[in-house]
Amino acid sequence: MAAIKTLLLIFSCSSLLILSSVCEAQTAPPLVKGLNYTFYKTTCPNLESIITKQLKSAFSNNSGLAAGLLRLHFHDCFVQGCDGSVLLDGSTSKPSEKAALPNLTLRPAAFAMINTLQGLIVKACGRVVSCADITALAARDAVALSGGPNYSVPLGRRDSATFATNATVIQFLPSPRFNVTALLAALALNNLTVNDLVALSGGHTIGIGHCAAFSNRLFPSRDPTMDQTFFKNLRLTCPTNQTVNTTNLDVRTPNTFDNKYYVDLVNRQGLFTSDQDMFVDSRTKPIVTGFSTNQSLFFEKFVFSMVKMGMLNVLTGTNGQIRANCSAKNPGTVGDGAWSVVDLEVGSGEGAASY
Ligand code: HEM
Ligand SMILES: *[C@@H]1O[C@H](CO)[C@@H](O)[C@H](O)[C@H]1NC(C)=O
Ligand SMILES: *[C@@H]1O[C@H](CO)[C@@H](O)[C@H](O)[C@H]1NC(C)=O
Ligand SMILES: *[C@@H]1O[C@H](CO)[C@@H](O)[C@H](O)[C@H]1NC(C)=O
Ligand SMILES: *[C@@H]1O[C@H](CO)[C@@H](O)[C@H](O)[C@H]1NC(C)=O
Ligand SMILES: *[C@@H]1O[C@H](CO)[C@@H](O)[C@H](O)[C@H]1NC(C)=O
Ligand SMILES: *[C@@H]1O[C@H](CO)[C@@H](O)[C@H](O)[C@H]1NC(C)=O
Ligand SMILES: *[C@@H]1O[C@H](CO)[C@@H](O)[C@H](O)[C@H]1NC(C)=O
Ligand SMILES: *[C@@H]1O[C@H](CO)[C@@H](O)[C@H](O)[C@H]1NC(C)=O
Ligand SMILES: *[C@@H]1O[C@H](CO)[C@@H](O)[C@H](O)[C@H]1NC(C)=O
Ligand SMILES: *[C@@H]1O[C@H](CO)[C@@H](O)[C@H](O)[C@H]1NC(C)=O
Ligand SMILES: CC(=O)N[C@H]1CO[C@H](CO)[C@@H](O)[C@@H]1O
Repeated sequence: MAAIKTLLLIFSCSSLLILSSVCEAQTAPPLVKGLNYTFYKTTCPNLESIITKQLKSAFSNNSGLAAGLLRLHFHDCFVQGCDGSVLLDGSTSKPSEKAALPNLTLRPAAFAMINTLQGLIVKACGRVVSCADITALAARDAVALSGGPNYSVPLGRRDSATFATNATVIQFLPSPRFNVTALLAALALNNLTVNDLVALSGGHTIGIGHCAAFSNRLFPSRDPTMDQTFFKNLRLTCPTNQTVNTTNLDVRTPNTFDNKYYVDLVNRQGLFTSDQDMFVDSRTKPIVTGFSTNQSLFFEKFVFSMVKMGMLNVLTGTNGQIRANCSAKNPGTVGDGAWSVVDLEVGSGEGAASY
């Protein structure tokens, strides 16, 4: 009898194993030319474990850092592609992407962590890994270490020597005041779809927002699509439309990567217009409902769209560079960044012309 039980157990375990390996198999969009999953296998075999180890300890001290890193990768990819351009410091004559309005709320600790990670990676492997790849892997671990899915990241991105203009940043990064129609138009500039919009917005299951990003829903009066009690609480956090304060994006589980963000939307407790309108618009509402009742479904679609987002307009092969310092283009290369006056003149025309 005992023997039979053991046999059954082994059988069901192995069938479970087979099932789970099938279930966990990543449904991923087709790889962009030049990227693959084993890019640093020989040149930096410990790359991913270095990043995971460092972030695990950093997140235990600063729970908001995960959100900061996730958003950094999003901002990098949406503007001019995932090329590390968001990381570049500007100069007084040429303000960087960081200086453009939507970037003003990117966390300084997230930029600092990318530089810390790069330092550790250079120490272990030399200068072989791009800042754009470090940012993509940090975003992946931010999700995984906050309770979300882990997934494989295509690697081989290279870094740009230029950053986008203010106007480009504002064109490509959607505003939190956008409705679904405006969001879809913004995402279409990057060939992203309605499914990508709803899945990627699930990034708002962690992190915070400033009053200014949702004051349009509180003043002069309550946005009718907002729950009354939620509204009253937000008015305590943001008593006037000039208050500088923050609140959690996901009112239920603010530091956990889960599907509760969609449960918030179903209960009319989304923070931004861009969040809540997805439960108003008939094109997105059924997707929101689906994610709110099935976390595995959300995770699966989120991973798919993140990998897709992570391949936007990447530089590969011999294009771009591997920066020695994630905050600055390499000395002597043409582009913008804080290094030389001659380069700055070349770069200021280039930024405007190419994008
Ligand atoms: C779809 C259009 C999107 C809009 C309009 C939007 C807008 C915003 C705004 C206004 C904030 C708050 C900034 C502040 O006030 O401090 C924010 C925060 C955040 N966003 Fe988005 N976002 C969008 C998409 C995304 C995507 C695709 C991701 C990642 C997958 C993402 C991840 C985050 C995270 C993690 C935070 C919290 C950052 C922190 O706590 O430091 N967002 N977003
Ligand atoms: C990944 O790309 C690198 C660089 O192009 C190449 O050396 C390596 O063979 C590729 N790996 C696979 C599995 O295609
Ligand atoms: C995610 O999986 C990769 C292997 O694919 C691993 O290197 C990494 O450490 C994992 N991240 C977390 C947070 O477990
Ligand atoms: C923990 O975070 C605080 C500020 O958030 C920082 O001053 C301190 O250095 C951090 N400690 C470690 C061990 O990272
Ligand atoms: C870019 O935007 C920032 C903040 O809005 C502003 O301080 C800066 O002057 C702008 N730069 C340009 C070139 O318009
Ligand atoms: C969405 O926003 C656009 C631009 O602000 C506006 O013209 C349009 O009427 C809005 N659509 C809906 C359905 O509210
Ligand atoms: C979007 O797709 C079009 C057509 O395939 C392509 O020309 C364009 O470069 C793509 N844009 C981005 C940002 O990937
Ligand atoms: C900021 O929000 C907190 C928490 O909601 C609240 O207690 C505090 O009064 C707010 N600060 C201001 C200046 O309104
Ligand atoms: C804040 O409210 C005042 C009075 O209602 C209005 O004049 C002003 O434009 C608002 N400011 C912002 C930034 O919305
Ligand atoms: C939830 O989504 C997963 C992944 O797509 C699917 O396999 C599963 O059947 C769904 N569960 C329910 C209850 O619909
Ligand atoms: C990296 O570049 C930034 C911007 O130019 C500079 O402020 C910083 O000191 C540099 N870091 C190192 C370690 O050289
Ligand atoms: C919060 C934050 O990171 N703000 C940055 C925005 O960009 C300027 C200019 O690069 C930086 O000085 C700020 O630190």
